[in-house]
Amino acid sequence: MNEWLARVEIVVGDITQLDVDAIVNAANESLLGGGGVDGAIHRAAGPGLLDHNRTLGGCPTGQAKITPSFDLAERGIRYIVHTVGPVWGTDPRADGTEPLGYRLEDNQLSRCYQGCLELARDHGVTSIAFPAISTGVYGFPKERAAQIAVGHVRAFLARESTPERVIFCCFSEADAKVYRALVSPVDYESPIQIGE
Ligand code: AR6
Repeated sequence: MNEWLARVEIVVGDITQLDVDAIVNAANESLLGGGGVDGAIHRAAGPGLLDHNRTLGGCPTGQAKITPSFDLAERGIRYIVHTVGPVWGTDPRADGTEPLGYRLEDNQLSRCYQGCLELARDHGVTSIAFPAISTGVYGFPKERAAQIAVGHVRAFLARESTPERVIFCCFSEADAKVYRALVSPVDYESPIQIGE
């Protein structure tokens, strides 16, 4: 019942330093670099990544594109999966009371995780590390984003054997704590309380 837990890991650190097959980049629609994790990945991958991405024609919010890892190949990383998370606050109909899953941004963030996992599966990626997409400059509430991230990864791993391993790469211990609360056997082994 909790087999997925054995395939998930939470780490604190710089995503470009991890020993994984693929890393996910929280990019913008241009795919031409920026700050945050995007800046760190472009610096580590070198100018070949920017040259390559100029040929891609950008990427719409909620979608993902896979590229080689350029200089990161020396560290054993084979692919970079670029995805464009939503900017929190762009749903024109939202008033702030929407439960999880009912905002445009929830849907777009879900599609980011789904798209990255599908690309990873289709390229035979064995292990993939995700940053906390949209929770920096793009302002998505951290806990809500983590619920979407963990929920999607869990559902995907339940039906797919590739990737074998998914790493949530947090940039601070505080962020990791949010993920740990969700990636816990206790949470999912508790009986569901109906009527509360
Ligand atoms: N390794 C892992 N996580 C990191 C790293 C790193 N090296 N650096 C930052 N984070 P953000 P967004 C965390 O702002 O909100 C860029 O300019 C960070 O603490 O990088 O999706 C793009 O070009 C946070 O938890 O991405 C876009 O314009 C998470 O990564 C825009 O920012 C995401 O923060 C995208 O904004």
